[in-house]
Amino acid sequence: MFRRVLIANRGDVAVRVIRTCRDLGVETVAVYSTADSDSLHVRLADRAVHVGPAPARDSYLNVASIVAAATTTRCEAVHPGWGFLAENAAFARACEDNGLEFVGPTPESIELMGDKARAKQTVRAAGLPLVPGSDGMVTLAEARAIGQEIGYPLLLKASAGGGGRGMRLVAGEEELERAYGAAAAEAGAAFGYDGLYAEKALLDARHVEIQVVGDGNGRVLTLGERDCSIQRRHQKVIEEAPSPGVTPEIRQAMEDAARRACEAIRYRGTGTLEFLLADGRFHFIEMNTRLQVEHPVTEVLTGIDLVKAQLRVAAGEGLPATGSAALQGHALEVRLNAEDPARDFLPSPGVLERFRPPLGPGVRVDTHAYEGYRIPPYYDSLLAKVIVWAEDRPAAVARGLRALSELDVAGVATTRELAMEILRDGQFASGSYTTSYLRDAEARLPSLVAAEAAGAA
Ligand code: MV4
Repeated sequence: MFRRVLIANRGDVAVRVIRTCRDLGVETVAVYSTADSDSLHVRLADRAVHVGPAPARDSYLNVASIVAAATTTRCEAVHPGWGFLAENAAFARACEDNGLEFVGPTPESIELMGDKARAKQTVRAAGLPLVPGSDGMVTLAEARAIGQEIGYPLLLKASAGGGGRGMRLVAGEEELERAYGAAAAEAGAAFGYDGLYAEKALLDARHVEIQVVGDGNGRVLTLGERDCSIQRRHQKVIEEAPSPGVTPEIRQAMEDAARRACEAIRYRGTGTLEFLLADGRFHFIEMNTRLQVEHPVTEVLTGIDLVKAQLRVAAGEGLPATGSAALQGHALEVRLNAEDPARDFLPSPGVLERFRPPLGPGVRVDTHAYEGYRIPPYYDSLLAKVIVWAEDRPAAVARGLRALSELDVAGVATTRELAMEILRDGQFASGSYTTSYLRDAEARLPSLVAAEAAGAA
């Protein structure tokens, strides 16, 4: 195992990674911006290096500064967390070039899967089913031909995108030209690359992702799925596993598909294959080559520490197991964001006057927050994740409500109420929801009614 690891991140993921390093006896070096000098990750690490001013591009995205922090403190490896540089092939390469193990996939895998159109061609060759659509990127004329062939609604997606950025829904051919221009412009501005591909829009599907870990030599462990259908503006609100829509047969077929894709590219590290599931059939949409925010859901169902698995694979010590991990019970994750539903979910930075996270059986809270912490305005608004585990789904939902009612937070607005409204909602309780759930539930969830009123104002 490594002796010393630099954590190239902040917030809950930096804290999460430091904790496993501690468990393993690995020394940690944190990096921080000027805005984060009072952050928990700085306190918990063995050492901390200031890497720049508050704006992320000058600190957490500053490759030269972070590599220098790692080499001058004589770290052996760099854990990128998620977001920031986690899926940046040039950063992974800069680590390698400076004798640092990148705790993640090879730069080639990051590049391949970061090009969403190329990723689809690659997994199709490995036998995975895709959503009907274009084979690679399309011009406007080619998109029009695809529309005539497979029909509307279509989705235009940015090949350099992912997570819904640079995506446009097109209801009919008359909207195509405008949508194409808007999606290309948005993609160009966000990613510096404006290539688009087209897919049939599956509007009543579940968004189900398979967790994998590969050792880089073709051995793969799959760890079941997470249902991430409940999203607001492409931000996940609640995740759960097992998915209420996945049978043991579908799970095995999805895990087999994910394994084939990872074997084909000799994938190293943790990864997630995203699928849309409709009418009992699943279709690959994209792969994320990082540890995900919602990974604790999988950890509590399998008993496997995914950060430990990442470090082991990066250190050449092999996978915790191969095949398909056994899953036990049911898990839910609620994201608590420092955002104000009454102001259309505007971020609400400020001082956390009170913060008492829930405790007790089956409850885990991943957070960098503490009472008195000043939430800076520069980064994302995720404040804490409340993960609950129970023997079955109804017990997990009840436990989620118990945990959220115990949570005592004051000083900043949060999304706690929205999460409780969803957990109390009959449609959510039935388990039969798709990616259109939050839009359809808007009229009956008070937090979303408030957001709607604020949005209109
Ligand atoms: C889709 C889709 C329907 N059809 N692709 C959104 C984020 C990105 N990772 C993939 N996403 C989707 N891709 C096709 N061809 C539906 C989603 C989607 C979604 C769309 C609207 C509102 C909420 C959503 C939640 C999850 C996935």
